Amino acid sequence: MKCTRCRKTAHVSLPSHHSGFCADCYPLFFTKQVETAIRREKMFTHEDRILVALSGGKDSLALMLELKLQGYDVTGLHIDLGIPNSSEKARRKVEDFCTLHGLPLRVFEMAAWGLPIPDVKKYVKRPVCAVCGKMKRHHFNRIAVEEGFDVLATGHNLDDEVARLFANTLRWDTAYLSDQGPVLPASEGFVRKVKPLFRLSEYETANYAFLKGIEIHSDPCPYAGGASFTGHKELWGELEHRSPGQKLQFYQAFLKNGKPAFARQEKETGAVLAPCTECGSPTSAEICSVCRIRAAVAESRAQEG
Ligand code: Q46
Ligand code: ZN
Repeated sequence: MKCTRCRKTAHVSLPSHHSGFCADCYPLFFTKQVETAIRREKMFTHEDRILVALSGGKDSLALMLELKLQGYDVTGLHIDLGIPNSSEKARRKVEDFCTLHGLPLRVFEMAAWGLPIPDVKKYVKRPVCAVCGKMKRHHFNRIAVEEGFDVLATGHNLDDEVARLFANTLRWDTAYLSDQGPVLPASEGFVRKVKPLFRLSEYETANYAFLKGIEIHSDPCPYAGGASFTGHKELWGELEHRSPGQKLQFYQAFLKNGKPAFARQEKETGAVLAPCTECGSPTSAEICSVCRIRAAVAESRAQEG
């Protein structure tokens, strides 16, 4: 196959776009997809201060590099989860990446905050990933708000988004369906959240990371018990194989036709939020659930002596 742009031998074949690209032209395709996402969804401008959540995986590092190359004002935020034999490696990849590219980075340590994820696993009677995900979202938002960033960007790709949308649809979870999308607008206590890679598949992002020579943290988390949505991603892989382009079509049609209907329905049922008395994050209770989990774990630890 020949490169759609320069007619040299193509290295990356993209049936969903009826095209293929050589190693030199492929990053231009990637850049265009990210530019389109930012422009069409009005995600941010060159005046905005953007906080980028960095896990050390291919998606977040590819996003950070691409936004920097497009001239945006980006700062990385890494959360060190405190998981032995895993978190140090992820953190080092993020730190090395930011040093190499001269990018500002904040690191937040769960252990220093009093709740390393191994303690969640030990003391909290809920699936560790559900609590870990909640903690990460909480601190990403809190830090973005406290430090005055205009927007929080995450590396969610098209496969992540479609798998989540599919799971929400299977449950007809109207609250989640009304919220899902590449942009979640700011509201009192919540920073605007954006997903500039939503038009690009996992395969497309992996190719970009590889061709740009990004060193990624690819070891699975030791607590990941069968990553969520894996089955849904496989099903969608099969559909996409039979009918290239289906994933993006499904997602875009949801944004245009499905989401507005769910949003109207949910508007009437919104809870009243006030700042958590411990950490200031918006909550419908006096103390937010994240602070309550931290206090409960501290108590269990103390009882253990
Ligand atoms: S880090 Fe945390 Fe993940 Fe590990 S404990 Fe689960 S949620 S798997 S992305
Ligand atoms: Zn709180």
